[in-house]
Amino acid sequence: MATNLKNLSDYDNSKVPNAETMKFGIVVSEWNGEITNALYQGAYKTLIKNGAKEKNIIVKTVPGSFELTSGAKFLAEYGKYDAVICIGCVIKGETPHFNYICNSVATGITELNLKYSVPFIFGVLTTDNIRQAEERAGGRHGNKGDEAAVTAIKMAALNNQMRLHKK
Ligand code: DLZ
Repeated sequence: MATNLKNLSDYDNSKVPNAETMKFGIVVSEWNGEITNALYQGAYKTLIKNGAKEKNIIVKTVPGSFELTSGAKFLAEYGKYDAVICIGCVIKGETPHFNYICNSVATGITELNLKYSVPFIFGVLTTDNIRQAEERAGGRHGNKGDEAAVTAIKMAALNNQMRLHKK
């Protein structure tokens, strides 16, 4: 049944499927590295906490959020994953660069989701400033990396469940 979740960082552990047999790819952007590292740590710990094995979590870095789409695509094409988590942080600057990167990564990840039967998770912060990013990378608004990991497990479980129903 649906629940009224507003902040996935407050997820109910008992409602998260067990990830013991699942394999995850994580792509992390190096840009705004302190933030993306905190998001990554959150995602990794959450996967482990929910049963995932260290050996089944593969991590790759890319230079910036713009490259998350191709990094995630490489993982999907050269490996077998139950879900791929894309982690980045785009912070508004003085030029329209922010809009181009955000649009591109959101569209790119959406297209990967439509192309492959693998869930690609949008673990990308898009904030006005560094303070907002810190608040969402282990600060007062939780850690969006944790949320990306919970989403990855739930979508992987759904995909695996649907595969069993395949006609
Ligand atoms: C160039 C750029 C800028 C200005 N800002 C960010 C950002 O806030 N977050 C991020 O992840 N990446 C940024 N980048 C780098 C681009 O994502 C990309 O790596 C470069 O444009 C090279 O393709």
